[in-house]
Amino acid sequence: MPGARRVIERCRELATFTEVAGETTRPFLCESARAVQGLVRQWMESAGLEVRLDGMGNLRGVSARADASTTRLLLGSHLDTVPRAGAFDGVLGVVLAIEAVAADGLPIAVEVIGFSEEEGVRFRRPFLGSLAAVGRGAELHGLRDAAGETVAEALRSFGVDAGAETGLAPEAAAYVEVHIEQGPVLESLDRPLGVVEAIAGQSRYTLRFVGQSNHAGTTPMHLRRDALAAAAAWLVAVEGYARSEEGLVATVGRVEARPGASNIIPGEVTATLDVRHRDDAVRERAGQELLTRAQTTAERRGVAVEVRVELAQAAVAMDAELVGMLTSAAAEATGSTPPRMTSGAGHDAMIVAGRVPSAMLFVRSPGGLSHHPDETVRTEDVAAALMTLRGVLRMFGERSTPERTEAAHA
Ligand code: HGY
Ligand code: MN
Ligand code: MN
Repeated sequence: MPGARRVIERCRELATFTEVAGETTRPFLCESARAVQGLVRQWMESAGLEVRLDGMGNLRGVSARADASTTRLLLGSHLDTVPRAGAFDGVLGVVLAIEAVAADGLPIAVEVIGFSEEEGVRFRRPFLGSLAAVGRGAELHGLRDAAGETVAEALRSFGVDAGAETGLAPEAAAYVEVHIEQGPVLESLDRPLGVVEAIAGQSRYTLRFVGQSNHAGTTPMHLRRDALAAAAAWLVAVEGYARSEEGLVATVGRVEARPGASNIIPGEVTATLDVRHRDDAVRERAGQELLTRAQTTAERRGVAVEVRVELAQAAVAMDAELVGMLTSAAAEATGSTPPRMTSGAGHDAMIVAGRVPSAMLFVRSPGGLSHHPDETVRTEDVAAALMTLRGVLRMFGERSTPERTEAAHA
């Protein structure tokens, strides 16, 4: 399994490029992202791909065969990370795709895309790279990060030519993304690979609880407007509500209390809310209910709540035919039919699917761990994923897809 070992070594090498020493933290267009782009560019070029940076900072590696006459298979995932990330979320899909296409005699034209931003950490809006690739970049340029810098300014200072072609080639026929499962299902089934049928929708909000800072020693309890007490009571309600609804997950991932001194009653709290479910109606209802509970919990303490909707992303079904191809290729590679799964994590595939038929292959996450430094993969599972992806390339090479290309762009 030399290819699989090289993929894992490369992912671990990319994990050393970070904004914070001792962990892997690599948000959109940060300096360590530049170093990662340099290395991935080298690997793409030695795999025979022609490489360029598009107008949203996505790294685009196109095979020599790709031209308007041939259908093109898109492969890839994202290169940015969450704070204190593991070494495989996103990058595995890019590095493994490069390894798969590096083999001689590509049966079909391919384009490997290293999306510049999927996690939504810096600008609070996820999928910036893939949204731009499907033609929605213009709506993103005005987004501001915590320092007040816009996406457009960040692209400029990073040296990205914002005018560089970013859309998908008209001959793009399909998109296949390999990604770690980031959950416990494949390990519980003792299976190396899974095929994603659908990706759960997700809603993301930022809430601002506004009370009254005051002296911690002189302000009686009944005269307080404690923003953190209100947010904390709400947080417990979020957990209780999510536990009561099958398949619903709701997370308050960040809470910041200000002014933040031990002898001052917190007058202001910023909190995030992430709500997900495979059924959009359940997710939307849950989001509304949890925002209502924030208001009532706060009102009881004389605290006001402001809400900003950061994302309302509907659930997305993967392309049935591609799911079938991935299932057969994985069955051939592993000797058993892979389970079909719904992804609780969001992925670029849910954005690209709006433009071309898309599907995903999941690789087992030992310990079910992700968005954590101990995130890992098994070499034999990566080898199986590599064999599966090469099988999909072969299948595409054996069939012509012109009729589907028109259909895909209808
Ligand atoms: O948060 C997610 O769903 C993914 O890791 N971007
Ligand atoms: Mn992630
Ligand atoms: Mn990811």
